[in-house]
Parts: sequence; structure tokens; C-alpha cells
Amino acid sequence: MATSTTASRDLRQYECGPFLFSDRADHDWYDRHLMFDHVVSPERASQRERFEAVARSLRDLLTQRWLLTQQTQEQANAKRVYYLSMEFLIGRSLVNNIVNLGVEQFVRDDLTTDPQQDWAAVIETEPDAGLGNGGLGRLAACFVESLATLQIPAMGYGLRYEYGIFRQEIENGYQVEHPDHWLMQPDPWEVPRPQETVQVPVACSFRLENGVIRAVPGQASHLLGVPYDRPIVGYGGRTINTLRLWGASSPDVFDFGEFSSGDFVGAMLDRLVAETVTRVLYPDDSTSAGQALRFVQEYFLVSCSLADIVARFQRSNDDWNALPDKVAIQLNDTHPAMAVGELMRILLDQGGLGWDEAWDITVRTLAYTNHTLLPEALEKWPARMFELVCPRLLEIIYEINRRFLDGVRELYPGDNGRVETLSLIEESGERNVRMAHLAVVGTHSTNGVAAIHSRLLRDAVLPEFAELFPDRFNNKTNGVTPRRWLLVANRDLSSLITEAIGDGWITDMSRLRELLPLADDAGFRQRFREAKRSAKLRFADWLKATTGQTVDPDTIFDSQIKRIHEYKRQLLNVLHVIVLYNRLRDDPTLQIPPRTFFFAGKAAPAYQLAKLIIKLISNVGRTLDADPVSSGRLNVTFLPNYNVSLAMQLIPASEVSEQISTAGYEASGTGNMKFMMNGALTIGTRDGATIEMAEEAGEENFFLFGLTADEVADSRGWYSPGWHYDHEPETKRALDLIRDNHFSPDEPGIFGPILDTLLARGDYYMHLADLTAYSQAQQQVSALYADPEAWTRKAIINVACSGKFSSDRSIAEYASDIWGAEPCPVGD
Ligand code: 26V
Repeated sequence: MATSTTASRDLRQYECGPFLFSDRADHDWYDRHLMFDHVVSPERASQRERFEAVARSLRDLLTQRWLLTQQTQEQANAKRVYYLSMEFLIGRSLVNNIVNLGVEQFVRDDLTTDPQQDWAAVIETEPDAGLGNGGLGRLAACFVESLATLQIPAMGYGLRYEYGIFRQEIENGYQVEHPDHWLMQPDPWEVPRPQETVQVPVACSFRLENGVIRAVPGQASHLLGVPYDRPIVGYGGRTINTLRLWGASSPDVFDFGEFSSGDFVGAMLDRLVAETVTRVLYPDDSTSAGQALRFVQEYFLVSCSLADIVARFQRSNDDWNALPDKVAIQLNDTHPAMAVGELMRILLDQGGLGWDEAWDITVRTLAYTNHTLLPEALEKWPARMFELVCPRLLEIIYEINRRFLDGVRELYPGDNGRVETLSLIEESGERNVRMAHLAVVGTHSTNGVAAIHSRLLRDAVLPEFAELFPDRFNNKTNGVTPRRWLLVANRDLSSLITEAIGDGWITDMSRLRELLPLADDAGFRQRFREAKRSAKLRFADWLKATTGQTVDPDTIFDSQIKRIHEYKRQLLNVLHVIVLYNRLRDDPTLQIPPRTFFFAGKAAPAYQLAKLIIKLISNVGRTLDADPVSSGRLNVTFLPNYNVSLAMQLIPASEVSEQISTAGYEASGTGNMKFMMNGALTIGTRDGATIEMAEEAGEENFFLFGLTADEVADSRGWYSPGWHYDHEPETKRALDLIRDNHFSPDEPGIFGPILDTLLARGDYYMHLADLTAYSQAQQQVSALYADPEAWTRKAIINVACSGKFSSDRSIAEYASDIWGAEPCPVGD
């Protein structure tokens, strides 16, 4: 029995029987959690229990610094940043927390000496938290990590969806969606804080009728927002900020009236209905029905978060006018744009301020980031939904609009067209609130996420607003966290870099430029190639183990991984593969370096054409595999269930990064940056942040091709895909092969809708306009790959020039230009 040797008051001295840890003393730090959380002996614990125990132990380790961070920031009464986002695509946390806390060596050593632990298995057991759709959600996750690393007092606010983005399976080439119940087992990172629950007033109540939730107008009720906090560990483990996710609940577990009258099931319904609000993440799909719940989700996020922010502010301040000096709220897209109305409501109705004062405080506190120019993704909410759920917000929005338009009329007398264009309310047909207009008018900053996107936002999408508020419009080019996307994801390359230039790059990515001279060092190039080779082998092993798919590491790894969308042009990629295939069929002796074209990405469940694109990719892959002319030389692999973890495996192993959106449509892209840092060469259009990446590395180290955004816009009137079909034999043959059911012998005609979009419906995203230029650029890729020294030289230059794309740089710019926030160092 292990008893305390000191006189301290240690309950353990009362433990009886042989002390269970005696022979496993090294592993005590997680064995205790195994035993006492799960009541299981280490030998019998399941893999899930082992993961939970390790994660719990890590949480113990960080708890004191987490508390110290809160104390330090509160005492300093420093300005705090609040990042409001409907999505945080965080992925797994265990390894990143271990690395950022600086305890990797200890944990690794300890786990490898424990025969009952398997480091890789522990890591893979953690669910991939998919609380986001794609770029916007992943950006939010990178941003909160950088905020913590830069020691800026900050908090993320989001929703605790019980089901994240759906799990994708591919059956016979078709996407099939399955629910992702990631919280089925308790999440070791989250800390529920029921005592900080907030109330969300709702002007209606909800009833379940025949399995459908219906609003009962006029019957006011409220929801409860229960906070669940997650630690966000900055690199070096000094600052640990908080990501607070709200879960919805109902005030009464039972309606006692109904309960006592015998309706037990009815009594439980309120709670069931309330919890529905945070049940599931909406897939990025502007066409899907059932949007009313999404509206309530957005209102719920805003109402909970602002109540919390204001309570926090009031703990240390008593003058509302100090709010903009103490609080900066960033709206991640228009999804939380109701914050404009809600903050006004709080200042007017709770604070008792006059309109002008409240308005000044609101505008100076809030800022807005736009993430897309696609018109169908610009949010509009029916006024009737506001009336039903939060009529006071609508009243305030109408008043904001009345005053705003009065000002416009004064500036532009008689210009009714302009008034209609600028109005926050769309009056034609059903009355809608234009959320982007509300966001621009109600905040002091509107930013785009790459230089070209900010320019188009200002000049093409919202020119009348830019004329009114020229100082509000600005650019903040996106970035990604180098901790997750290089240090953790790519051990071989990050060690090589550290060996060459020291580890300062981890928190100062501009230091990567010190690698530039090494691009001309044959020995370094050799080691760089070895690092890529081992990443490819690791990926191949991982893929075999997790999905059973096999890939040949002696082929070029070429990747296009992102949401499936027409504007991202996965179709252009496939058409080029078919062009290559036709060339091989014409001349089987043709020398082309063998390639594997990886595709991964989810299609919104209601986006039929995107789903058909997945089917085409799968079928092309199958056909090329079965044809001796292409088998082993052109491989097309669709990797199911794209998520953060898959990206962390594939990006380090990739050699070619496909960034081929129609110019002017990809706001920024962030995957492009991850590939660049990991030494892939980019083939891409002049779109989003790819333009700035090429600027940094030099265009001679990039494969840029295709129409520019201006050329796309200028050719809208006269572009004719039919011309390309008629005049470009390779284009015609590729499309004809699809039409002739070469890829769909068992399901003839299924790809008709794809051919229709390209040929009969005008090819809106201009695939055919760019196909020839794309094929030529791809030929240059192949030619360069045949010269490994020249290829590696360019790859090294790309890594060396990727520093700008660290989210630390983005966050530093937001902090100084938009938030006026500064680091608040947490001491020892
Ligand atoms: C729209 C909707 C509409 C209905 C319900 C769910 C939902 C979810 C998301 C969206 C808009 C997504 C916008 C987006 O993800 N934009 C991406 O943002 C990235 C980060 O700035 C950027 O790199 C990508 O280029 C941009 O497409």
C-alpha cells in the first residue's frame, strides 16, 4: 500500500489493498483517470477509455494556466476580442494541445514505454470535431489558436452542435450522408458551466405537432443557453484562452402542469424541442428548406454571446461609453449580424441610453468579415421570422434603416434607385432583411479575406456602400496556423526546417525566408525530397489502415481537396484527366509521369450537381483503373469523408496543389496556403490568396493559368462554351467520351446534367474557356517533375516564401487595424 511519506493530508493513505499503481508508477498521470473516471483497470480499458484518460490528464495539466490566464486578463481589464462564429471546425485537439503545451517528449516517451498504450491509436480515437462546413469554420479555429499564441485576450463564441458536418460515405460512386454524432461519448476537453447559463427570450413558443416543430406566435417563452468551455492553448502554453460553445436547453425539465395531468411525454417535449436548436450544424446549402431553424440558431448565438460579453464587461466597468475601449466583437460573416440589433437593444432597453449614443457605441464595438461574393450565399432573412422570434430586433433594424436612408436621401436628393439599392430591407416580394447591408452599416470595419476579394467586394458588390463609408472597407488576407498545419502535420519537414534555421519560425513564419539560400544546396534538396517521400509513405500506410485504399507513392501526388462546388471546378480537373486519358488511348507509348489525382470533399446534401460531380470522379477513377492503357499511370482516387484529420495527412504528402476556381469566385482559400507551407507546387488561377502566394514566391515558381477575374467578368456577355467544343478537338473528345457513356456503361445517360451545364446552360463557371490553358500548365508541371532538382528547388522556395500566410500575421493585422487589442502576457 502506498502511503504518503509526508505529514500532508492525503486521502490516498486510506486506500486499501495493494496500491494499484505500484508497478506502473511511470503511467500514474493517466492511470488515475482511467481508474477513477471509468472504474476500469488499465489492462482492461478500451481504446476510447485510454484516449479519455490521456486527454483528461492533459486537461489537468493545463487547468492552472487556464485559470491564471483568466485572472491575469481580468485584473488587467485589457481590451478583449470576441470572435462570433456559427462554425469552428476544430478537428482533433489532443496532439495540438500536447505540442502547444510543450510536453510532447514526456507524453510520447511515457506512452511508448507502456505496453497497454499505442500513441497512434490514442490519437486516432479522438473524434474529429466537425463543427463547420469548410474554410470559414476552419479559419475561425486557426484564428483562436493564433490569438492565444499572440497572448491576446480573446474568446471564441459558437454553438455546441450535437451533430457536426455529416459523415460522408461513397457507395457505388455516390455520396451518402450519415449523421456525425461526435458527442456520443463525453468530450474530455469541454467544461460545462451550467451556473453561467443565460436566458434567451423568444417571442413565440415551439410545439411538436405530428413530428414537425411549429411556432406558436405570440406565446412568449425563453430558451436557455448553457455554456461549454474548451481550452485554446497558445504555443508555448502561456496563454490559454476559451472557446465557449452554447448548448440550447429549456427552462423546465418538466412542464409540471402537463405532468400532473398525466401527460408525461408531452411534459418532456419542451425540452426536446429546445434542444433541437443546437442539435445539428447546417450544411452550407443556401437552397435547402427548413431555414427557420437556422434563423433561430443565429439569433440564439447572438443573444447568448452578447449577454455574456455584456455581463463580463459590467464586472469591471460601469460606463457604457467604455465598451468600445474594452470590447471588440468580430462577426464571422453575416451569420451573427443580428448582433447589430441586439447590442442596440441592450444599450437602449437595458442601459437606458439614447439612440445616438447607443449607435455610436455599437458601431465602434462591432466589425464584420465577408467570406463570399456568391450572390446565393448572401444572407437575407424574412422580416416575418424576426416578427415571430425577436420582434424588438426588427423594430430596431427598421429604425436603423429609417435613419440611415434619411442620411442617404440628404446626400443624394432624388436618387430613389440608390435608396432602394442601399436599403437594409428588400421590399420586392416578401420583405427581407439584407444581412450584409446591416453588417456594413452597423459596424466600423468591413473586410474581405484576400486582396482581390476585398477589391471586388468594394468595387463590384457593395460600391454604393464603399462610396458612403470609404474608410470602413479594408483587407485582411487569411492565414493558417503553422502549428497545426506544419509543425504537427509534417514532422519530417518541420524537423528539417528547425535543423536548418532553428525553431524561431514556429512563432515567426517570416523567418522561413532564411531557407531561400538552401534551395541552391544539393544536400538540402536531397533531404527535402526525403522528407516528402516519407510523408507520402506515411500517408499511404495511413490510408491503407483506415480505408483499405491503396496508393502508389511512386506517382505524383496531386490533390484537390475542398468542398465540392461548381465554382471550385473539380470538373475542370476531371476534364483534364480525360484529356490525358484520350492521349494515352491514341498513343499508349506516350511518356507522361504517372500521377495520382486525389479528390476529397463533401457536397451539400441538396446540391444535386455537386453530388453528380463526385459520381463522375469516382467513375472516371474506376474506368481508368480497369483500362490497361491508363492503369497505374493515371490514378483518380476519391477519398471519402474529407475532414481536418484527412487534410493533415494528405497535405504534407502532396506535390501538386490544385487551386483552379473560376477567377473572382474563391474569396481567399486557405487550403492553398497549407499546401504551400508543406512544399507542394501550386497550379492555379489568379484568384483569392493564390495571387498573393505567387507574388510572395515569384510567378516563375508557380503554375498560373487561365482567365483573370476581370476577363471572366468582361466575357460574361459573349462567352460561348459551344465555340470551344467546336474548335478544340481535345475538349470535344473529352465531353463526347462522357456522353458516350464510356464512364457509365451500366447507368447510361447519368452524366447528362453535367454536359447540360457545360454546353446547354452556358457553362457559368467557364470550364471550357480555361481547359486548354489548364492542360498546357499541367504539361509544364509534368515536364518540371521530370527534373527533380529543379522541382525541389521551386518547392523549397515556396516553403521559404509562405510566411505571410500564417494566421499569426492575419491576427496581428486585425489586432492593430480593427480591434486596437494588445497582448496581455500571462506570467509564471
Ligand atoms: C453559407 C451557409 C448558408 C446556409 C447555411 C450554412 C452556411 C454555411 C456557410 C456559408 C458560407 C460559407 C462561406 C465560406 O466558407 N467562405 C470561405 O471562407 C474562407 C475563409 O475566409 C475562404 O478562404 C474561402 O475562399 C471562402 O469560400
